[in-house]
Amino acid sequence: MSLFQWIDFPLLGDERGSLVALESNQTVPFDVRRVYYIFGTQTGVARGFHAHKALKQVAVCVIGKCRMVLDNGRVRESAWLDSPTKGLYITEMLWREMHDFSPDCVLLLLASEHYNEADYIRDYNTFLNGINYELYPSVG
Ligand code: T46
Repeated sequence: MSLFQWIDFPLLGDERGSLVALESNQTVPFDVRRVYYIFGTQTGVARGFHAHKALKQVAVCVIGKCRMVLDNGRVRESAWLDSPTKGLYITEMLWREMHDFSPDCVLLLLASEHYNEADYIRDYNTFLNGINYELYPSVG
């Protein structure tokens, strides 16, 4: 099974243009407690490089595009976020990196929790140890 879980948002368009509505526990599979967006990313800059212990998020590129890398410690996959009608559901304990931002990229994130630096795992080896501990708790 792919690490990339896509959500197709209903397009509520008419002759005036397009509209997408995002709602907790409906289009987005959790209670949304925080919304933030990433924009103005400089050419050649990559972001992320961390995992979250508990946070779940949905990422949607509302303008432009960027390439998301997800890694569960065993498999590493990459896909473009380039559509305002497609959300990427990112569950906990997935290493994520964002690369190749277009200059106009606006990446919107809907998050299941308030901001909490203690939920971040910013070291890849610590992330791998956490995955292994989840799989084999008696060994850790
Ligand atoms: C994620 C990816 C997709 C806050 O104060 N509040 C917030 O809600 C967020 C998200 C960040 N910050 C502060 C923490 C840092 O001083 O903003 C600064 C930049 O955050 P960070 O370096 O973590 O940004 P990214 O782009 O590497 O990662 C972000 C999210 O932090 C992360 O949860 O999954 O986007």
